[in-house]
Formats: sequence, C-alpha cells, structure tokens
Amino acid sequence: MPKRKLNVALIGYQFMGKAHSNAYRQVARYFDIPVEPVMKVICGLNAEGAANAAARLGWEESSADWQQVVRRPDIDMVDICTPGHMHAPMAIAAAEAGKTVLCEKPLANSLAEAQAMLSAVTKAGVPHGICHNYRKVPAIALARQLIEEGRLGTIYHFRAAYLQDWIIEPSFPLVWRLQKELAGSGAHGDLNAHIIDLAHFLIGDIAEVCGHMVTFIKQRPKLAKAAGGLAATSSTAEMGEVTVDDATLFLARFENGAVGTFEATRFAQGRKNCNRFEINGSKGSLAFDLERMNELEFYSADDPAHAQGFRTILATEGVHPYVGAWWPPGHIIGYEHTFVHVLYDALTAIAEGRPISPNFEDGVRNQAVLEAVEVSAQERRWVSPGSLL
Ligand code: SOE
Repeated sequence: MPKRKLNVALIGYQFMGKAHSNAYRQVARYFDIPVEPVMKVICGLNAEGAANAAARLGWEESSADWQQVVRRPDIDMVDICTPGHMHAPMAIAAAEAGKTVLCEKPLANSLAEAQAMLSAVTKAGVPHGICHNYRKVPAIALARQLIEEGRLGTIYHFRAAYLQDWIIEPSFPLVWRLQKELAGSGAHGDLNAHIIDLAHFLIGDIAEVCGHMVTFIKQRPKLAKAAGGLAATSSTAEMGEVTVDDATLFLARFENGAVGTFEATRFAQGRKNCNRFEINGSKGSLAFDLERMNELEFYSADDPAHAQGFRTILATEGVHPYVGAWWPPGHIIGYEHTFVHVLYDALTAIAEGRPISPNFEDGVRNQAVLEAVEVSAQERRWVSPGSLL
C-alpha cells in the first residue's frame, strides 16, 4: 500500500535547518514509518541563500516569503528552525492555516509568546511538536527506562551542566544569539532549555528555582553588512551591547522532593558541546556526557559489595531505543541521528493520531522554568514556575 505523504515546509537553513534537512532525507530510509515526509520547500530571509540551501540540502523549492508558504494548500507541516523571535509569529500563522507545526527549542523568547503558540495550535486542533533532540539520544532514552524500572529507587539529585566556549574571545561579534530582542536570552534559553527538558523527561516537574545570570563580556564588535549581505566584522567595527547572559546557574526543588543544580555557560574554556548530567537515587546513580553520547554510566547498589562500581553501558544494542534501525552493536551513532529520531517519533505519532512528544505543552512548561529563573535572578528570591502560568 503506498505510504501517506506529508509535504513539509522548513523555515531556516543555518545549523538547525541543516540538521533537520538531513533528518527528513534519512528518516524514511532507516525507520519504518507509516507516513513519508516530502521535502517540498525551504524558506529563508535571503532568496539566493534559500535557493542554494534547497539545492544543497535536497528541497524541491525555495522561498524568501514564509508568510506565503505557510498558507500554501499543498503544505501539510511547517518546521521552524529560525532565531527565537520568529517562532511565535510563524507557529501562529502556520496553526491558523491548519498546518502541523514543529518548532526548535526553546519554544519562544518569552512565556507569554509560548502560551500564545500553545493557544493557537490548540484552537486550530493541529498536531504540534518541539524539537528537544537530546530526549532521543539512545543512552538518555535508556536512562529514562532504567529510572522507570525503579533501578535508581527514590531520586535525590539531578545535577546538570551544559558547557560551551564558542564566544569566549572578546573579538567574537555581536551575533543574533547575543541580542535579547532576537534570542530572548543567551546561554539560558539556548542551553538550560535542554537540561530543563531532560529534567522534566527524567525526573519530573520543578516546583521552585533560585538563579543567577551573568554577562562576562558586555560589549562586542557589531557585524557590518558586507557585499552580498554576508555579515562580517572589520577591524574598526562599531561596538554594541551584549543584552543576554553568558552564563546562567540555578538551584531547583522538584515536586517529587528531589533537588537539582543547573549550569549553562558559553565560557567553559575547552568544553565544545558538553551536555552532561548525573542522577543519584536511593538504589543507584546514572551519569551521561554528550561528548561520549553512546555511553551511559550506571551504578547499582544491588550489585554485590565486592563488585559495586560505575559500569559503562554502550547503548548500541538492538534492545536499546532507536539504534536497531541503524547499525550492528558497537557501531556508534552521532548528534545528527537524534534529529532523525525526533522525526521518527513525530511522524509516527501524527500517522497514529497521537500527540507528538514532546510538544508545545512541554515547551510552555520549559518556558515557565526559564522565566522563573530570570525573575529569580532579577529579584534575588526563589520563584515557582507554576506561579507564572
Ligand atoms: C548552540 O548553542 C547550539 O547549536 C544549540 O542551539 C543547540 O540546541 C545545541 O544542540 C548545540 O548548540
């Protein structure tokens, strides 16, 4: 029986646009899915850039007019991979046009925007998903399975850090991620959003937070519009204000009594994309580091005393989530495979008429924690995310 087709419009063709394009090309080749995505059109600010992206990434068409594209009758799903300030207008327009909406994290630049997006997709009755790709790492999906099996017992600690260092040089220019009006926040919304989502995925809801935000380098050289629209800095570049955090740390109390520490920074010299966590419970512990993404460290108090210690589980067996679709045991996978897993789960849910997981409801929960930390840092007090909803 011919597979149902789903015509996709992707908006954005930089890093996330590339990662999602690769996932659309691969998902039906490696996973048995009841609906096949068709890479119809890729949109961007710049017509020439979008046309080059379409040719390079495998899209049938390109456009510089996203408002027109989201209304096209032949488009079934809109996937948003733009800077955060465009998430809300694009998702709301797509929902009002009756399209399925997939959006990169964080859902929006504010809780109010995230709630407006959830209202729009709910009112329109369209499927909606948020791309939290780290839930789809086999070793992390295994961590959740072990917790659900009770292998850790009562959870006491969730300890997470997402460490990068790409802006540590003062000469690094004032890109969109360093401007609040475009990105909403800095390391906080970009990186804490990921570990907050993993906390929700692995531990549960967060009751209260207490945070601190810092900007180490407060001025950076502005990008000058060079010939052809490509941004560039020059030795005499004008300086501009950095209006977001370079690092944000916070404490958390979970509804289930566990405690958490969260750290997101772009100033961890030498750490390139180090997303790591450790969970400690009454019967065991788990530890994960994205720089060793196929491995999960597991300690079980049930092991006999003389044999207790952290063991390394190589999550590449057929019994582990997702990996059976790829390679034989031990043939590890990478960062790009997690986006294929996002699409596998989303497209299967769409075909089966189930809610995509995670979706805009998870995005709003995440945004409430992000915003509670910002309020806490400004007012120097503990804040409950629930009090902002
Ligand atoms: C930049 O910090 C970034 O690309 C994040 O935006 C992604 O979500 C993360 O997966 C990798 O780093």
